[in-house]
Amino acid sequence: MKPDDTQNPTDGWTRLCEGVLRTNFGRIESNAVAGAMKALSLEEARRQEWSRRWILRIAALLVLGGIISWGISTRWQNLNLKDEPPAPTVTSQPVTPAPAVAPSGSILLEIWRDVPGDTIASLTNSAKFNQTADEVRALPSLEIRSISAVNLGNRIRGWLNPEVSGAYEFWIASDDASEFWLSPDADAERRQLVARVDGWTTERAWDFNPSQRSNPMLLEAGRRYYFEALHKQGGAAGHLSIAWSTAGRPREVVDRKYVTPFQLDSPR
Ligand SMILES: [Ca+2]
Repeated sequence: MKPDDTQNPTDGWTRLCEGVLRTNFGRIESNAVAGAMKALSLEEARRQEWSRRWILRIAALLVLGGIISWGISTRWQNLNLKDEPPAPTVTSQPVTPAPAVAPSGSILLEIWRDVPGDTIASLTNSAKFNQTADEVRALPSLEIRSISAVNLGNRIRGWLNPEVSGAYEFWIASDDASEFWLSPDADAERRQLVARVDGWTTERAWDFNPSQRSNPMLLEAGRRYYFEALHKQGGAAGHLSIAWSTAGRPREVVDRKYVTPFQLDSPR
């Protein structure tokens, strides 16, 4: 049962004191609560700061790990690229198919000097003939005109490219001796002696001796035929000419436009 304040005057003082005390206690309690709240807030702030720092550290580690991984990957790719052959260069130029027959050009003349004699045998039996020629020249046709030097041996090699198909005849004229060899195809090993000069002739004197004229030989346009001319100049005047003709075409010295020139590194 609650005491009645009006019945006991001391009870008011007591209640006042109790109120003050209660109030102080309330303040004290309030301050304690506030302190506790403040402590809790600091603790929470510390926890949040701690969390924030760790999040930043983890994020930094992830970024660093990504950078390192990217660097290693790039380095590996570069190492692999170094081992690979370079990429082919792509151009926009049109592709031209390789010609079936090499283009005609200057005719190769090989010259051996200081080889005495005026017969072909004096050249082919010479030790020098198995060696590299002393000199090479380019001819515009199968012809050497007005040689003033002495003791020379000459050889002309190449492939004939007939413009039209038909039976061809060949003539040879020279001072001194000469031989003209022709293959039924591009193989040098199948060449045959088809015309020759045993002594000498004047320039382009085609009909001085029957041996200067070949039998008719069937040649096809678009095919190549190996030929070889040998010539020996002893003394005095010197020259060499080789002509051909086919049906409907006059006899003429063979022009370089019908010749695929022999290259010194070509297979025989
Ligand atoms: Ca001569």
